[in-house]
Amino acid sequence: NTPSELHVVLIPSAGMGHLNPFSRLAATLADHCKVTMVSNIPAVSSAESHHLADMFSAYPQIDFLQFEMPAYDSSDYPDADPFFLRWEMISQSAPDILDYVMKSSSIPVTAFVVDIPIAASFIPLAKNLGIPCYIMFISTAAMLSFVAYFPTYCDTKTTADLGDVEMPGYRTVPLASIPGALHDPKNLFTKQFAQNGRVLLKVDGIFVNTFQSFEEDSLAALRDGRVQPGFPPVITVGPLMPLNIPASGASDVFPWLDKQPDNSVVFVNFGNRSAMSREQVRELGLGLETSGCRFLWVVKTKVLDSQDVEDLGEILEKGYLERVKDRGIVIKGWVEQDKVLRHNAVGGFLSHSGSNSVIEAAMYGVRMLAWPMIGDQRINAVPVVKSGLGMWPKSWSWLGEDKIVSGKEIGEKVKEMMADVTLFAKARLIGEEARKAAAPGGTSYQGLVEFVQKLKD
Ligand code: BUP
Repeated sequence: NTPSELHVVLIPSAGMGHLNPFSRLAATLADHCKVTMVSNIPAVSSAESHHLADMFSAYPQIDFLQFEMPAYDSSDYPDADPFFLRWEMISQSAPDILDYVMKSSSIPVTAFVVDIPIAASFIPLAKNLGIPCYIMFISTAAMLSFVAYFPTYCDTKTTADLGDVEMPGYRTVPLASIPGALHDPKNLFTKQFAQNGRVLLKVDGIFVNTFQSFEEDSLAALRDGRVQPGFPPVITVGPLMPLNIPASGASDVFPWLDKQPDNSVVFVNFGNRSAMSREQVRELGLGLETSGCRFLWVVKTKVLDSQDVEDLGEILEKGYLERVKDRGIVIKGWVEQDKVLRHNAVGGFLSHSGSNSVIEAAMYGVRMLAWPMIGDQRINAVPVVKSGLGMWPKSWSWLGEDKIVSGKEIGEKVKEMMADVTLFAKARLIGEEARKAAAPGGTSYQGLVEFVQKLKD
């Protein structure tokens, strides 16, 4: 194969946490070969629709295939998270997606790169056609090891209930850190999770948006077979570089950031899918106020952005915005997180530790205060602490738990993080390592070069 004949097709599922790393990988690979990205329409969130539209026009070198989602009867799961539902729909549509890609491709497909929610349904079909299949694992290597080991845990556990998951020779994931949905055997997510974990062993390689020095221990356990014997190659590709697309979202935050002293602002954002209760939002507000620090806070109270229509004035305590206006800025909706994190004024990140947020903080060397909310986030918080990038108060509750973290406690921790010079220096060092890994000659850069080389051979 010559580079011009290589054709890699990427199939993300849903959620900005999935779409962002897939888009970044697509843009990076497009320097080396022909790339097609499949998108499932209509998108679940407005953020995804905007992102896709911006990407279509900014990256003409990438082919975009739009696959229209069929109607889906969700009556068996009336309360399901809309993203879990979409993952299930995509998974059920795998034969049609494959058929559609094969019919629409003007040049043969050299390899597929798919998202974990559709792995079990898509990969065996594509492999039957003799096409190599890779996974772009959108979370940390720590989470990858959990997904990879979970089927073994299920096969060997002696009680119906879920317990701590002990991965011999590597690490124990305590029950409290296991994604909430997995605690319920009937949850849609649980059904998908173990099936997708099993298929990992059958793929040709797994890309992870992390870098060698950040997750040395998990990467070693995956690669030397401690997690699963015969595990496929794990290719670190992080930190993946942000897209070059026009500015979007709240723009007034940047002139404000420009006026703040270097490293003085705490950026507070909990990702696209973590909707906080109003009571917790108010305590968080109090915490930021009493911390005495400058802050930029993105407030979110609904899982779906299109439903997050309530006014800030209604969500926050009366008079709050007026009280904090000299040193805090509060917004709703989308802000370019990547641009905020790389701004000189930002010196700390209070985050849900979504995997992309973690890797973005690492890339810009911004120290973190991790407050995991759902899903893989407690597992992601482990490398945050282990690497020295940030701190994680483990007793802080997750969404759905009947416990509110008080403003006083939040304020003290924010203050502690912002005063911690060791953490600051370590985070800066991690940022240097991250950028080195992604630059020519670095471990992550090399991972992609080797992938393309393998396709050529
Ligand atoms: Br919110 C938000 N701006 O305002 P995670 C997010 N992002 O750029 P999540 C913005 O979305 P899942 C905003 O930079 C990151 O790349 C952010 O991914 C970007 O968390 C991405 O951090 C968010 O993995 O994703 O949204 O909870 O749960 O789907 O993995």
